[in-house]
Amino acid sequence: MNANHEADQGLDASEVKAIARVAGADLVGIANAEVLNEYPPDPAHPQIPARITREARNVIVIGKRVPVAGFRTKARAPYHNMTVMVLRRLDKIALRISQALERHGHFGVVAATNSTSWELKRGTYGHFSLRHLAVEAGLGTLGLNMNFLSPEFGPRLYLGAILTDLDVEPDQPMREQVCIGESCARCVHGCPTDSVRHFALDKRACSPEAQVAGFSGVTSLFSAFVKADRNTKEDIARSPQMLAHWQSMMRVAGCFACCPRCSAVCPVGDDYHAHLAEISKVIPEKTPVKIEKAGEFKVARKMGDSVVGLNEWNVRWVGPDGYTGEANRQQRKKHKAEQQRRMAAAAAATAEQDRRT
Ligand code: B12
Ligand code: SF4
Ligand code: SF4
Repeated sequence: MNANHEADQGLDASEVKAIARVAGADLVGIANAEVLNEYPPDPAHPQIPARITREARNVIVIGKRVPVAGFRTKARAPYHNMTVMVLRRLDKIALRISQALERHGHFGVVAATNSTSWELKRGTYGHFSLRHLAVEAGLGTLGLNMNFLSPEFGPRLYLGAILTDLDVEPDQPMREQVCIGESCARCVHGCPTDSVRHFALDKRACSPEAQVAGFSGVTSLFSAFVKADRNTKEDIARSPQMLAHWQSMMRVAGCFACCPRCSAVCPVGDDYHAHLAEISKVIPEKTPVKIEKAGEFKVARKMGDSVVGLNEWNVRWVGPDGYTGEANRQQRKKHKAEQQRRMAAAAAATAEQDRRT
């Protein structure tokens, strides 16, 4: 990098991760850029580091969880608001990591968390697929509904990434599937638009619910406007859709993260067990048709039928060894031990205070 910068002061992987955690990341992992260049999620539209810079050696992937409050209601606004705050925070964390890398003589290019690139499948893909990056960085695997699941927080987290020329030991992807899979299928049952496929997603069906004032909503509004007569133009200008568009420009309201359902009902993660299990027991959106669909997925998996989401290329990110439950069991144990340690520390602090008074 720039010769004016300090020489590399020997940052290793654990030090980079410590920087990310101090900056506020809940999860952090490192993916090797060479491997990412070799395994683009969709080879027809490669979302790879080499598109941005060939100098990148690694990608630091960070995750920030969304507070559970966002998932305790079916109203869109609370989940959306919390997500916007989390995304802003992710940007700040990524900037701090980039600045720290620079102090050590390296660059840190921060990837956009939610925008897409027109050159990549006509603006439907991001500069990177952050979910796939998170898998490559060893943080978890993709779920039945295509959400990225970590053993700690299930799908209830957002992701960011920083490309760097820092040459440190990368993490390895998990081989075990974190998602419980076809026998769970709670995301299939909870999806209001029935968009969940077999380790795939009907994006067209999901989009209007996930982003009510997204790009296609705005383009439909403006094409209707240009085709309309004078009176209809007036009506459109004062319509609820125009208000939604105005709010999306002012506060990104409705641009993304409007539907919490497939994330809220997913039983993976310590946050689910602590705060969501009770209120999510019954899924009101569950129908006999959805139950049947999930049953068909189960049979297809058992029979080894050809499933695109699980083909030789895609299974890398789902977890090639399938579901054993071990990763989730280990996480539950770790979480319980940490809770006990905290309770013991709090009890010791209270006892010490009592002794002094
Ligand atoms: C575009 C986009 C969307 C689109 C499309 C979603 C999608 N699955 O791609 C829409 C608007 C629908 C959407 C919705 C949501 N999104 Co979004 N979205 C993105 C964005 C900006 C780009 C995604 C991308 O580049 N995908 C790339 C392609 C390659 O991925 P893919 O299509 O899943 O690829 C696989 C499959 O398509 C399959 N496949 C390939 N070919 C074929 C062919 C067939 C026939 C089949 C069946 C399958 C198949 O294999 C591919 C490789 O494994 C990212 C940010 C980012 N830069 O990553 C956020 C991102 C993925 N979204 C995110 C979130 C949280 C959501 C929502 C939960 C928001 C909400 N509640 O409203 C929903 C969840 C919907 C869901 N179940 O996936 C988070 C994910 C966090 C997480 N824990 O997973 C991200 C990473 C944003 C962030 N910064 O954290 N999103
Ligand atoms: S975000 Fe909502 S509409 Fe989209 S897949 Fe998840 S539950 Fe279904
Ligand atoms: S709800 Fe169940 S099937 Fe869906 S992603 Fe979560 S663990 Fe997997």
